[in-house]
Order: sequence, then C-alpha cells, then structure tokens
Amino acid sequence: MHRPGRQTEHLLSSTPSPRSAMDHEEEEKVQLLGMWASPYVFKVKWALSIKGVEYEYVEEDLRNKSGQLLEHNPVHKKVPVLVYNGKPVAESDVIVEFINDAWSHRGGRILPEDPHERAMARFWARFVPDKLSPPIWKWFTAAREEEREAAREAAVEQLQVLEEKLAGGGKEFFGGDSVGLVDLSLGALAYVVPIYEEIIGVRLVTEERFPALYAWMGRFLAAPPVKDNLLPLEKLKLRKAENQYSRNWTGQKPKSIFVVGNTKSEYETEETH
Ligand SMILES: N[C@@H](CCC(=O)N[C@@H](CS)C(=O)NCC(=O)O)C(=O)O
Repeated sequence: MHRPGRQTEHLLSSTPSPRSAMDHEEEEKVQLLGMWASPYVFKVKWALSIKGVEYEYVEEDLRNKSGQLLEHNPVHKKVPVLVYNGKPVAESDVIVEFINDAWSHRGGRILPEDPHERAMARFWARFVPDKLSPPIWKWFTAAREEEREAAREAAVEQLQVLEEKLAGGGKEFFGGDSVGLVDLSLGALAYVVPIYEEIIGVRLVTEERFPALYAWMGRFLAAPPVKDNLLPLEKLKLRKAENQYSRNWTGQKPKSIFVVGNTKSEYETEETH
C-alpha cells in the first residue's frame, strides 16, 4: 500500500534501499511507466507476470513526456521505468534483474542462481541488442534492395548462432524449462519479426531454416507469462508499416538507422509530418 507523504526518491540518489522488496510486501506499491508498443516495456511486463507482481500501468506519451518520467529517469528520459514504493528503477535489463531479486521468493526464476550460469544468461541477453537487433532492424528499414539483402544475410548469420545455442541446450527455452532472461530479451523480436516479414513480404525465420528458433517462438508466445501480455497485433502492424522509413516513437525522424534493441538516439531535431 502506498504511504501518503512518502518522499519520492530521485534516480540519482545514492541512499541505499533500507529493506528488500520482500520485507514489506503487504505495503508495496508498484508502478510501471510504459508505452504500449515498446519492446522494452513488454520485457518488463513479462518479468512482472513471471513473479505474479501486481502493478499500476501508466501510459506515457513520448512526444510529451510526463513530469513523473522526467523526474524518475532524468538520465535517459525513456520508458520503461519501474517505480517501487516511490523508488525508480530504469533500463529494462536492470529492471528485470531487480524484479528477479526483489521477488526472489515467489514465481519462476528469471536468472539462474549459479554465478557462471547467471553470467552466461547476461551475456546471451546482451547478444540480442548488440548483435541481432541491428541487422534485423536494418533489414526492415533499408531503402535499397542491396542494403536490405546485405542486412538479411547479416541477420541470418546471427540467427544461426542462436539456433545452434538453442538446439545445443536441448531445452524448451534459453532459460531451461521456463522463460528466463535471454528469452525475455529475445521475446519482443519473436513478436515483431513475423510483422516485419508480412510488411516486407519476405520470410526471415522459417521452420526449415531455423527449426529450433521457430519452435521456440511458438512456445514463447504461448507461455503463460507472455500469452496474456501481448501487444495489440493489428495496431502494432499499422504502426510498424507507417514507421518503416520515417519516425521513431518520439515522432522524430531518425538521422541514421535506429536500432531496435539498443536505441541510438541520433534524431534530427525537426518534427516530420
Ligand atoms: N535501453 C533502454 C531503451 C528504452 C527505449 O529505447 N525506450 C524508448 C521506447 S521503445 C523510449 O522511451 N524512447 C523515448 C526517447 O527516445 O526519447 C531500455 O532497455 O530500457
């Protein structure tokens, strides 16, 4: 329960949290500042669902950011931000780890306990924004055919790395028998790649070419924490189609390619119409 008069802590505050989330579960107030189509926000929603955490969702207008967002995430000014009893946590990967640790006593495990396995999960979670998302986004947004084909080949090379990793693990998910950190990181791509394929009219992840990944996509989207928290597909398709060459979520035109997994904030200053 939210305590009236409680001071909202600033993200840059160095005051350590006196107690962990689980110590006063009966008092907790959890808010998620998000934007309906953000893959980063969905990652956090899925993590909260794995832990069975109840929260209040606050939709942000990224063209007109709220005072709450600017106060809670003054460094990046981006969603998602999780606000736990007034204390903000920003950056989706950091939030997911916070959720895993703060509610460690309940729900599924998002990160393994073993230190080496934990490090490996973090490594492969980074693979998505660092290696895989850039060529996939380039494939979707390329203006020229040769560029698109080069991006497709680059994406296929990285998808092959994941295919071998998944097939070699012999488990249903990257996280083992249930959805874990790597699955969450890759999850939004599982949802948007088929939309990109439909808009471009070319398949990227087929059952024949990537059997393990293809089967994983189906399992991921049907997994309980995910299936009840999916993006509105038709609305997203429209948004992606109109977005393909032009705008990002802030309504600004990208100066250079903007990367799905790890946004490079290089936007032109003037609004596009
Ligand atoms: N690295 C951040 C990326 C978050 C991000 O790029 N969020 C976008 C929405 S998808 C945003 O808030 N953009 C607003 C802006 O760029 O000003 C994370 O993982 O949380």
